[in-house]
Amino acid sequence: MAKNISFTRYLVEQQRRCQAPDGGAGSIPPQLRLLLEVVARACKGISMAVNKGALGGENSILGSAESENVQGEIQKKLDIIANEVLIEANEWGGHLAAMASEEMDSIYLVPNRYPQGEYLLLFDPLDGSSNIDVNVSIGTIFSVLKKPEGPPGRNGGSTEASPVTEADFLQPGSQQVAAGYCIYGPQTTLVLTVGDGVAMFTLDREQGSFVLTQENIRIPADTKEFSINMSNLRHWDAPVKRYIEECLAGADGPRGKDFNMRWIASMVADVHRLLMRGGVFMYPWDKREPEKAGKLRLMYEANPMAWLVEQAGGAATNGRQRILDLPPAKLHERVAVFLGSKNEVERVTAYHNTL
Ligand code: AHM
Ligand code: MG
Repeated sequence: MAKNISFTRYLVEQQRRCQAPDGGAGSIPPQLRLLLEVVARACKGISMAVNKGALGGENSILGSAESENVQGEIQKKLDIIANEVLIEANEWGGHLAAMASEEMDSIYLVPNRYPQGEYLLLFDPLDGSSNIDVNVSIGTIFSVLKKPEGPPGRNGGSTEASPVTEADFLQPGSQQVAAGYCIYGPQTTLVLTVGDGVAMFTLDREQGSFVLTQENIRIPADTKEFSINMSNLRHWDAPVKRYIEECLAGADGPRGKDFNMRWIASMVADVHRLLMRGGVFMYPWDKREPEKAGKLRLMYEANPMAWLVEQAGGAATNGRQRILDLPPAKLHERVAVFLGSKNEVERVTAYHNTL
């Protein structure tokens, strides 16, 4: 790997490698490149805010904003700041038609004063909110879709484009054209796929830019590490209990090996770990709120992470089906999540489909 490849240079060279200006796995047309560069710039801004923590007196980014999001969750100040940073960075560039966020009830249309592009951006601006105030890794997760074809619009077309609606966003994860996350931990690291493997970029604060630090990330098919909130054990369904009990039985049990457990309670951090060294991450359905399919959101948490994991050779299901095949019914839909090392995800999925 050549030294000091910036995020921009990676995107340009990736597009050249693909030789497919407007399609095909790994292709990065100019509008998409601009979009990804803007997202990376916004993540840099969020990283700076995260680093400030309690500094800034009354302007400290820590603590509650004393408001709720559409899902009834108390918003932290940083949830709102990160959401604003992403919107302000992305709305004017002409690459987007609309955005959707965990922190906004409905979709955000690019204002009329700006040109409209062909992409849709979805994000969880600040994942792992419960970890903000305790100085534990948090992150931003994003997913990019193409706006479904319609009449030409403000970019020079003769008729106005039909306005983007929530229905335009409701595409299965297999339709994503880019997905990734930025983790704000000991290092700030951006992880990206455009459908041609997974690449990782570390923020070089002296240069002020993301630098390519790993390509072709691969998740081993087997693992001895699982990641789940064990305090919910009594609420789980039989297949999840069976899988975890077998892991806990260790070398003397049916698995014949000892397992380790990690739970950071920031999906970005737990997924980052399994991309680096393997593992299986689970947030299953449970009986606490039986009407909800799971805790995590399909469109801006599960789909981007599922695609990254698949692109790294892993697997991702809701316990029964591949996450990327699920047709979303609404923007803030929730889903059960099992993802990571292929053989473990296939095992826990088989337990669901046979019990
Ligand atoms: P958030 O997007 O509001 O932060 O919620 C999602 C987070 C995930 O990052 C993490 O895996 C999970 O919630 C932790 O939940 P719990 O506290 O129930 O273990
Ligand atoms: Mg989240």
